[in-house]
Amino acid sequence: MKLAIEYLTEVEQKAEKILFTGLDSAGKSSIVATLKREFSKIASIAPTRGAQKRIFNFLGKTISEWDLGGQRSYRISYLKSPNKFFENTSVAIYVIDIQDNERFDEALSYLRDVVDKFDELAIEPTIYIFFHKYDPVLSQNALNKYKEIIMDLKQNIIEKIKYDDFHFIKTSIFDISSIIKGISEILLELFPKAILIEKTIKEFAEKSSAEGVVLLDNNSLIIGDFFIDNEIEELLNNSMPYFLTLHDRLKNAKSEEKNLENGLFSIETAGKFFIFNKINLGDEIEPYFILIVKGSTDYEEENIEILSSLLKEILKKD
Ligand SMILES: Nc1nc2c(ncn2[C@@H]2O[C@H](COP(=O)(O)OP(=O)(O)OP(=O)(O)O)[C@@H](O)[C@H]2O)c(=O)[nH]1
Ligand SMILES: [Mg+2]
Repeated sequence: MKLAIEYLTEVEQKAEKILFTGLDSAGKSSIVATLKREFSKIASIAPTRGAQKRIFNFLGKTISEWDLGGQRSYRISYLKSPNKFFENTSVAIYVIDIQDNERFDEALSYLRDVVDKFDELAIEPTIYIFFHKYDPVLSQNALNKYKEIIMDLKQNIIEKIKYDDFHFIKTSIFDISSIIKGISEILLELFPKAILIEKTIKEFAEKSSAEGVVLLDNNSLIIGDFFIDNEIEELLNNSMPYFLTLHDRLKNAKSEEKNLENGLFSIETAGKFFIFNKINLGDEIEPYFILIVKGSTDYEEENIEILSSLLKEILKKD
């Protein structure tokens, strides 16, 4: 079988490469679609043929995302030409369907093959194992069972596959924030600037007496966040996807209202005020979005402007 990728463009060569791999039907393309907020497409995703690539920008860097279709015939061809598919990987995300216990052995065996290819290519990307389909809609009993399964799998992987840089994350497309948070953390690891941004957000939160702040980029990835406690963290994580979807809708609707044009809206619920706003970062960088939760509605435009100029400074190319 002949697969499409024969050469890398210049842009791709310079990009940080994120590789999604694992068995067929593990959920890789659904995760990618969730990241793109293409929820309506998820139900009709077909098995991926060969390597599906996308290029996007994160914190001013180019990321190339590779979604490797996991059907057996494809896996065989990737392993035969590792330099075409695995070369240059910065981060590998290995997706395992935790609800498909009959294929755990096969999943671990292919993981070992992939690790062997990284060795062969003399690269050491960080490998994130996604224990996927850990659905919050499952009953408590089922979740407990899956927790045990995950613990066993983890132990098995650590014992049987020698690799220094494994990380483990539980994800589900029914918990959108598990995916956005997971991928954002992975990408932030690649950027030393992330620490500076985190600090800037904390200062912003304190100045504007916010209880929680999430800063997102135009791909709805989290650039940084701040929470006064776990309760606020959970509240914001759970509501973030809805704000993003709402924003998508409003963006496409023509509005005469100045506030909506600026991307600003606020909602009061459960005694908390949620404020969502666009942050303009000049002509060269796509705007970011900020979600703030606080105990009062007062909204300091001035602080947002300070934040915006600090971010511009941090994101300037060095
Ligand atoms: N219950 C549940 N099902 C999921 C989840 N994520 C994906 N699925 C389902 O799993 C099936 C396979 O998903 P895909 O995203 O096509 O899997 P893939 O890994 O891209 O498969 P290949 O392209 O063949 O390698 C689909 O029916 C999805 O709806 C999840 O978090 N929970
Ligand atoms: Mg796929």
